[in-house]
Amino acid sequence: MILPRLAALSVFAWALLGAFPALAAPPNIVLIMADDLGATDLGCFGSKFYESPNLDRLAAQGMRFTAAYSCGPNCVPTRAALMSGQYSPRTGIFTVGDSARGQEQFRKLKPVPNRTALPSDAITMAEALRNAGYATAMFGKWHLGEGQSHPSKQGFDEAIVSMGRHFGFRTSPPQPAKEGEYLADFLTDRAVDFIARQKPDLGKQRPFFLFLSQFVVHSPWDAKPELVERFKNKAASGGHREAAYAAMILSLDESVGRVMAAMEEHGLAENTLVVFVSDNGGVGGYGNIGGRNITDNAPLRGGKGMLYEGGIRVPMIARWPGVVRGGSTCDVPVASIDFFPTFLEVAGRSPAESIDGAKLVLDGESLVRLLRSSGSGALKRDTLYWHFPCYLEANVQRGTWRTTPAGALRSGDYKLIEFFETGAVELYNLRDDPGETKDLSRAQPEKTADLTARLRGWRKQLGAPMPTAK
Ligand SMILES: [Ca+2]
Repeated sequence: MILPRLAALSVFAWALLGAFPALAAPPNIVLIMADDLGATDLGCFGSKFYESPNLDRLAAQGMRFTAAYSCGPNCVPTRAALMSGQYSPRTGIFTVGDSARGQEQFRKLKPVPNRTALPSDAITMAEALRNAGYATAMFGKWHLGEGQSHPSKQGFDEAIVSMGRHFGFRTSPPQPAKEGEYLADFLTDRAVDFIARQKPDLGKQRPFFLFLSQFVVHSPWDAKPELVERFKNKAASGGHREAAYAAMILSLDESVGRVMAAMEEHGLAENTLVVFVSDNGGVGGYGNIGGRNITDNAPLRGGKGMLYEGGIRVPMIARWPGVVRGGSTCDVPVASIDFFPTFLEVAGRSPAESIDGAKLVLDGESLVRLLRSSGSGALKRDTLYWHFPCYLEANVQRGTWRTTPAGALRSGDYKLIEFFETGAVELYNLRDDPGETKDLSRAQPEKTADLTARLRGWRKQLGAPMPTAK
């Protein structure tokens, strides 16, 4: 009898697809990045003042990462690590622009020169995904160079880079924009247009990778006036109190809502991994060292530009229907370098492969096993590293810094920070002390020596350049 046999075959085929998902159509990948959004700046990450209904829904449908880190305390090193899958000593991109910010008289060391563009021969995640058959597009802040380093030369089939302010922005290549248009809306329009062109009924079989890189909530803190009104009379909650900043978060949230609505409309929301993340910590937590505290990362210490948790801990959400359980939470430390190997695995490819004849060198680890296990799984890696051989000024008059040259690692519950000017180290147990208030380096000398040796060993292994005597 033919019919039962076909039915049996069909069941067998579906069982196979279930057991080996790589045989199914590879999922689309949508990466939405916020700029300078702090670890507690969303409703689903604890804010009682800011509003983020669409991101809260994304978290309810997916997984919240409570120990997600940016590989740098500011924009460019994080983006370089994200795109290349490599730590900063490999890319040579340690900070934004000049590594010697602030007045010379207050610097004890000569910082390491900084590279400001990702070289065209670096292999990006977009090149790897395009190599795997993906259509690729990026819209928004790039910050990794122009010319041969423009995203259109780094693996993206379509790329519109935005620069300047939230109102009156510029793009590369130049694009027409409406009078008074808000950049977050402009970029969302481009993303929604791209998604509409990926509709399955248009006969396109290729999966796609979309990188929507928003400039909100970075300074200047210019928001849409009608959204600012909403927060003007709202009661502050802790250090969350600025109406314009809250309105910018709402614009970011609306962008995510519109992207998800477009995915639903075109039947693409099911077989798609959506990841939302920020590129560094929030601008706040500086106390009185100078610089404006537009937000607050409490209970975390410090903010953008520091290797304390407030500078490098970021909100992160992953939604992947049928794989990630809705409303789940993952406490395993993850970082910017993990996105490349994660997306590679999602695309059914191996980190061992070559792209355009060059072998991939990836420092991160795929997060797919965490996504599949509803956050209960573990990674093989147990340590994350940071290397920031640069100066970032905060209050030049007083000679205070957001950071002097420093390195850090996180291993299990422990976090160690080494300050290169003095060789001083600080040790914290983040489980007991998430606010890094109690330096344990004297109380736990063996742990301190062990982790310091590991940090130095890692730098040696990667040939990490160090600041030198003046
Ligand atoms: Ca940033």
